[in-house]
Amino acid sequence: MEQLASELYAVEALRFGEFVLKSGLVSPVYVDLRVIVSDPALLNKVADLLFQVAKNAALNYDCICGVPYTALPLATIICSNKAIPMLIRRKEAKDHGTKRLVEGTINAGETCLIIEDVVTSGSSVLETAEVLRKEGLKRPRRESNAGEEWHSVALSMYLVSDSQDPPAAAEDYTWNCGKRGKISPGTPAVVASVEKFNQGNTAKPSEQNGTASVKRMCKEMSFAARAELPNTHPLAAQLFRLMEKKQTNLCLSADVTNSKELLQLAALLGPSICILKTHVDILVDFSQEVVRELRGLAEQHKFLIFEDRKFADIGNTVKHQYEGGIFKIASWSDIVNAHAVPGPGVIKGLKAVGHHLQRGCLLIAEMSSEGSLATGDYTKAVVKMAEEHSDFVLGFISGSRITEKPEFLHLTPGVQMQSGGDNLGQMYLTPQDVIGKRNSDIIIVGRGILSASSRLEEAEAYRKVAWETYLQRTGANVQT
Ligand code: S5P
Repeated sequence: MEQLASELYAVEALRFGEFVLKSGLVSPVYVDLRVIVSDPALLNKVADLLFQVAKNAALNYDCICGVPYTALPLATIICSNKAIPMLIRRKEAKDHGTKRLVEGTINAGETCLIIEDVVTSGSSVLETAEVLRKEGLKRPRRESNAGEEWHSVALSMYLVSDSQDPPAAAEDYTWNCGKRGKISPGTPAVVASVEKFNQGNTAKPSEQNGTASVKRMCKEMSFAARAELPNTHPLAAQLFRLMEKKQTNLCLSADVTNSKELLQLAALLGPSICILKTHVDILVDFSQEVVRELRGLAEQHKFLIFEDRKFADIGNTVKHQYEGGIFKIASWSDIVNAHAVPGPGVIKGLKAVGHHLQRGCLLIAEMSSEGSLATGDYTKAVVKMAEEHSDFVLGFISGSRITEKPEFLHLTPGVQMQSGGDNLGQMYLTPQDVIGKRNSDIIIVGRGILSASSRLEEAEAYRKVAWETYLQRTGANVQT
């Protein structure tokens, strides 16, 4: 191991210094295996080591999945040398043709070992595991305990670790860079910094429940990556993509009372927002013509429309409220929301109307108003209900991230540049708090923008701060 580490150091696949990882962590050590393709002997050694690690861990598996690019040659060498069938996981589905996410022959029910080159938060391993699971493949099993399901593993940690422990579950991986002083430059300062980093960022399954790492993974995932997840609702995927394209996670709450102003707002702020939220029942002059024009603006400026109707009745009633009446909400609003208080019937009623129109629904899991009863066990029950109806529920209205499932959206209202409140119980948080600390996805802003002298300038200020906070959170603007 020591010899291999020295060789990696010699070709700069292992470096010491100060490196900002995708997660935002600053690491004193950095592994970049891309360079080893130019050194066939070293490539073979690393491949062999990875194979041995799985063997030492007594993992049983039927096939191996390599993830382009860096891990792919390593997986290929192992599969070729050991005559193990291989699968390749595409990072993105092809836009045309077969749209396969995994290439190779998939035999559902078989176990598959994932080979990754470098793991920090484990998010890409988890993404791959999710794709494979969707294809019917299972995690490798350990010989010692045939009944135990073992997470798909990535093996890179063994390149920077002398640990003899079996690979941990992917969720539990963080950097483990112990004893690096052995390979050099070996100065006491380097050793100390690596050891310090190691102590702060190493997690063993026994010391940490998986959730904490998954939490990190979820908040670090880009909207673009979340769009590609197999369980992401098509409407949520469309929204994630347009957010990345327009660089906005701002939803405008267009709480105005006449149609002309609503349309003017949509035309003016359309380019700055990802969603325009309406309360059409406060318009004094609602007509179908207005929503027809609004749809035109939504298509022109690429935003979604969200009628904030807050359905809260039995399934049969909400079905009529959603489809008919004066408003015919389902015919023009991409997204609606509902209280979970009536039970799952409310979702079923809405879905009966909206599903075939490719609409989606947000469940109100928490509220921004003082004294709200939507807290604690109620919020947990809402999450469960969403999980059980994820073919129609896109996510939540909530004050913070309430589930680690990255396919679900979190939209947070009660946002202004300064925290505080109004005199009717509304409570405000700042965009930085909502996106950066509470790990929500989208800020919903009404009066913070509507009462500004320049609505456009103010909307742009909200867009920028929310987007930059998202970039910082995901580490998208730093070296990976
Ligand atoms: O808990 C909530 C849920 C919603 S949808 N708190 C809220 O304020 N909202 C809506 O967000 C509310 O109906 C209003 O349309 C908007 C907040 O407006 P603002 O002017 O206070 O930003």
